[in-house]
Amino acid sequence: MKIAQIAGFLGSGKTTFLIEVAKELVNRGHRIAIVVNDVGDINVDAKFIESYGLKAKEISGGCICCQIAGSFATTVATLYNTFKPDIIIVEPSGVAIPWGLKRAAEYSEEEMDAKIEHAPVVTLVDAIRIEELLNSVRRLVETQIREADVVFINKIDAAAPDKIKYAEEFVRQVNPNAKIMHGSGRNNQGVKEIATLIEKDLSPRYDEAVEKELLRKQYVERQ
Ligand SMILES: Nc1nc2c(ncn2[C@@H]2O[C@H](COP(=O)(O)OP(=O)(O)OP(=O)(O)O)[C@@H](O)[C@H]2O)c(=O)[nH]1
Ligand SMILES: [Mg+2]
Repeated sequence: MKIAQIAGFLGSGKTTFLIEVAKELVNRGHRIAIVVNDVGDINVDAKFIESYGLKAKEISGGCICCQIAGSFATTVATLYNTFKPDIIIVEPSGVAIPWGLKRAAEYSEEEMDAKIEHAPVVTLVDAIRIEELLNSVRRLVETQIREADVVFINKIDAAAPDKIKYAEEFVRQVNPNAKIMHGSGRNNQGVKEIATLIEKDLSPRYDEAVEKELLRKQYVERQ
């Protein structure tokens, strides 16, 4: 069973984008479930998603990549045991770390008779707010970009061309290996391409040595 995470800081457009990707994958014949991690007070996203006829689970009370990794793993296993999706699309909280979420997803193997595979990690970057994000939460945004396989520069329907270019240059510098794409969840731009990557491609399993190396690059070399 594949886990596909759509990461990105708060408000980067994850829910909007993920619904479109899920609908596309359902149309292609996949059995899709969605897990949304809400850390705030207003937990309306899962209900919103179910209004589209998709199977959705909401987890609140902390971040599923660390604080409540155990309840995330149980939710994944329960979905497998009851609904048997072939892909679970996960919306981590806006502060989650992609590699932590991979590890948490793999914990679910203890509770079910299936192996976890990871779809490419997609991190959304809000092209409208890129500058203010880098001024306020730069480290976190960098980590989410560094640990992505695909960085999707989102909201290009409304962002000025110079902001899109700035976002792209920043992403290229932080993660030269990432595939960089542009689009808009609102206009369904880039959704089919991401659905195909989720369908066809794989990202490595959690490896503590790789995670340590990613963190070392970020926190030691750049001091
Ligand atoms: N212009 C534009 N706005 C968008 C797009 N996608 C989302 N938005 C807007 O951005 C805001 C946040 O969108 P969400 O989809 O809720 O983002 P999110 O990342 O799930 O937000 P959190 O779950 O709160 O972290 C909303 O006001 C959306 O209408 C887009 O492609 N273009
Ligand atoms: Mg959301």
